[in-house]
Amino acid sequence: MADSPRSGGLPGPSLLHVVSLALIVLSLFTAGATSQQADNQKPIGAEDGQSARQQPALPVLGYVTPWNSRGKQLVEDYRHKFDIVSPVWYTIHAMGDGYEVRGAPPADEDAEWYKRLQQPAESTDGKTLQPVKVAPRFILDGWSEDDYRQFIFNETRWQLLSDVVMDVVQEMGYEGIVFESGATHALPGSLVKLSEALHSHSKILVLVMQPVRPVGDSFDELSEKRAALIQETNHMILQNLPYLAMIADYISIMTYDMTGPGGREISPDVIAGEGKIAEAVAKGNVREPGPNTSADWVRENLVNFVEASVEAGDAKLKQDWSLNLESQHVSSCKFLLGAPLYGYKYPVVYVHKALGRLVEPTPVDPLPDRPLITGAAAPKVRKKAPEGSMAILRERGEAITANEIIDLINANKPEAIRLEPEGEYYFDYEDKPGTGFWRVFIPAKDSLSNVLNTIKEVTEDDFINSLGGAGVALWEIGQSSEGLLQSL
Ligand SMILES: *[C@@H]1O[C@H](CO)[C@@H](O)[C@H](O)[C@H]1NC(C)=O
Ligand SMILES: CC(=O)N[C@H]1CO[C@H](CO)[C@@H](O)[C@@H]1O
Repeated sequence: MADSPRSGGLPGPSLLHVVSLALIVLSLFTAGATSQQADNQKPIGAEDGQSARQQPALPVLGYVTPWNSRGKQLVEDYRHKFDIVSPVWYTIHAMGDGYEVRGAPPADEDAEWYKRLQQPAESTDGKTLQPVKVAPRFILDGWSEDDYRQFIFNETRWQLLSDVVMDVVQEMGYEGIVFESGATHALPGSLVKLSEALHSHSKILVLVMQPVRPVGDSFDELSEKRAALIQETNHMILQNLPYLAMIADYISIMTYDMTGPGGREISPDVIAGEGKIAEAVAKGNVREPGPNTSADWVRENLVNFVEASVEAGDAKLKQDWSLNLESQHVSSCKFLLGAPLYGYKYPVVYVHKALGRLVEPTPVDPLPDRPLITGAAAPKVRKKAPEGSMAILRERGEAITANEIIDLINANKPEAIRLEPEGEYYFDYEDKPGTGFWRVFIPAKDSLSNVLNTIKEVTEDDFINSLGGAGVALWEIGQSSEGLLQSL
């Protein structure tokens, strides 16, 4: 049994259980794998594509990017699982005295696709499927600090930005937009014009926000400083939320990158010994790979955002920002908690926790039917993390799609390990002998269900429900497998 990648004091091996390769391939990816072979056929059948939603009350927003274009077909096959679809098509640039929107549906077929979504459709068993709202993402691209300053302090510019966006929305007939920028938390006043313009045409405004992060333990001076910085960032993110909640219909919180490409910190008492590695750990220079989502983190974000959004009274808000808005926008505001549909792969080495030095991975018992072939055609010797070790990062990790994960599983036949309580899986593999090991975290049905259940649990609280509840934002459909979408 391999070791948990989580740090000390966390669940021991008894809370992990190793699942066989066959099981993981079957339960997570069967649907995705078969649809790869039958790319041109419609893969939906009554019990998968059209199965009812697990949580019908939770609104679902799905992002679709041009660089994983299979997302378009997946959205159509599972369209009843979505309320809002956001194609990632537009950028907003600061140009001299004004603003310019760039982008468009990449091809005619993309334009036809979104127009089909906006119409009711019929399912294969004759049921009517509701239209899906199409709200493309518009992101402020390449904005300098000065561009933000000019925008924030100049009312003429609020109108200019609103106008260029509205031109596109009206011309293309979208149902609204998803607005993203590096500093949306600082823009509540500046987005009022845009919000008013959208709402006066019955369009929706979704704002993308950074998540708040756990402050972590302060075990020394350095970690105290880091904790203070995180706290400050969290405060900054949340401070204008009452105003933002007022101008937006939904707030899409980016709770998909919990661990992210840089991995996460290790607390110094996890690794013993006095060598260079222990020293580096003590300085906070060693990081470990980790799962992408945890239901606890999602819960913390939802509660924090809801609490922050009601801190000031309605009347005071309007007065502060001279907002001339209907208060219904406050009560209809819903938080969409981000959930990842991609995995992460991290280049790793193994450190022995008691000895504090690097150790080599150990071979897994060979498969019984392994043929005796040597040379390039020889099957790979599977290796795993040695007993008593933990994986640490060699370099930054990268996001990886469900199809890439299926290919890795087929090529490497790894042993997958389930993480509790996240419900996520991971496995280790080496591409070619001597090139170094990777650890791959897989988003699974269970991890998505955990997130949905958490949101439902929190929103069943009357207080939060009175604020309009919450839903989920999926980044992004093209990286997903059908298995994941079925579990929605
Ligand atoms: C505000 O922005 C407009 C449009 O770019 C510009 O013409 C005007 O000079 C700006 N006003 C101030 C005070 O900077
Ligand atoms: C279950 C859980 O939340 N585990 C950890 C996930 O990672 C975050 C931050 O990286 C930790 O704070 C959690 O304890």
